[in-house]
Amino acid sequence: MILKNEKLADDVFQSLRKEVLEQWPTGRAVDFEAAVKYQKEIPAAKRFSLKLDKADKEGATLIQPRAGVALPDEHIELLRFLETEGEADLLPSTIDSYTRHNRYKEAEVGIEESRTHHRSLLNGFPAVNHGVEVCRKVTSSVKSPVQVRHGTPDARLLTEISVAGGFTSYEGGGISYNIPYAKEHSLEKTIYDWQYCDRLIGLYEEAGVTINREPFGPLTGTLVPPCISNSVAVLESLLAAAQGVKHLTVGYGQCGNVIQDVAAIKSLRKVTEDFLREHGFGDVTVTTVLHQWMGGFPQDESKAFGVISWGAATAALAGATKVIVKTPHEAMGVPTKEANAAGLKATKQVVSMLADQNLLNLKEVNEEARIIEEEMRAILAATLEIGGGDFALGSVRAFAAGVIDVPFAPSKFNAGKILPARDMNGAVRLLDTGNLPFTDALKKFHKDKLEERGKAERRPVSFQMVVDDIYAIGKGHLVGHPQGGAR
Ligand code: 8ZB
Repeated sequence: MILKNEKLADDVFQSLRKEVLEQWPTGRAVDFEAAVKYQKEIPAAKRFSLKLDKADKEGATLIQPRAGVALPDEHIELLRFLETEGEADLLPSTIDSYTRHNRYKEAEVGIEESRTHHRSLLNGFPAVNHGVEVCRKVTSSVKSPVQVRHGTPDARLLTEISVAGGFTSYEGGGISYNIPYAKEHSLEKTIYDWQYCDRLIGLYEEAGVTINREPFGPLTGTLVPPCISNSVAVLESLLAAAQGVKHLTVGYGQCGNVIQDVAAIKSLRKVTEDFLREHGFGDVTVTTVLHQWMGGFPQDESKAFGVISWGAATAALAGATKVIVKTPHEAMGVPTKEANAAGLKATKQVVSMLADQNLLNLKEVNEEARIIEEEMRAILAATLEIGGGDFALGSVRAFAAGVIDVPFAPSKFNAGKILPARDMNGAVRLLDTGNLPFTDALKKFHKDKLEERGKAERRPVSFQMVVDDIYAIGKGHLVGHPQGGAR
């Protein structure tokens, strides 16, 4: 197999498909023609892409939770609760960890045990084991559009069952569901497997069915500099578009400094649109998502609401098309439905209050967006070059060379050479730029920002700052100053 950012040939796709649908008995129930017919009968109000387009036109920010339990009836009850009690605009079905690892036998045991013990013993909804008909029951039992959210390196069978099952949006990508989630999976293989997923969605598009696709923006969720996650989002957009995907939502995980966060969403959207247009995909629609703080949360529920609300404010001020919502149980584990609804309602209140404000044209935002854009363009140009003009091959080689580098990633296919830390304003900067293809001026910008902090804290710029920053929000601060609090 030679990886190329080109549409998979029909014969290649169809022969792979035979194998994929044999991976678990429920695969045999997938019938593409019948699924297209089923998808076309889904009411417009329940199509993910249409609801996003409408929000985007109105400048509104939609709210969406994460949620998933083992059994279908309980899962439906949970989703109904989140849309009625929690006022969610968009719904998820978060997939359990066994399914994410293609361990369907263990998922089956989890389903059985959940029935016996009358509570969910899986951390999500095992869509593959339940199969197409049960997925249709789930997606048709609620009023809002539903998306599959997961973290699966090889998601081919899950994609087949999900789309045939009536889901109208699908999260993930060959980079973003590998590097932060896996250790041993080669990037070459996961990008190839995700070309299959995107090609499948391309086939639905060609049959007249729009399925929204969302690369996973936050990556490791821990001090990820915007230029890194944004570059991965652009690459995954180009990879998806090459397979025929037409509707994309690019994402970003809140860092905490509002200027940097608004600038990140602004540059994410702009550079994604520019690259799609420049590479022949000008007909692809782009919307954005901001993920509320993905790092460590305070244990205290009221403090957690503070973090949640700041994420909600940031999403609104950045003009994100939707926001993925955290819950007051974040520090504890999978939330109850009540805690999940509580996070949604806090978010709805803030997003609605800020509906008529944004910071997109603030001078400081434009300055920061210019820097992120320059960094992204350096990374993306170097990726294309190292790939000999191909973004798929380029992605594999760029990760191997550290041209793209995700902090704190478990994957051995990631260089792990860069080190992020916050500057005096809490913006994420780099104290080690590793092998990122930055100009000397960009390197100096990062260095100066961190030296300013070192001076104020009367300590050298070092790894200790990184550690302090990772734990800061859990302890009630954004920047991990040695004595806590502000300088
Ligand atoms: C990468 C995403 C991690 C976030 C939440 C975690 C964390 C995972 C479920 C869930 C509600 C689930 N998450 N699984 N939230 N129900 N089944 O995803 O808590 O915030």
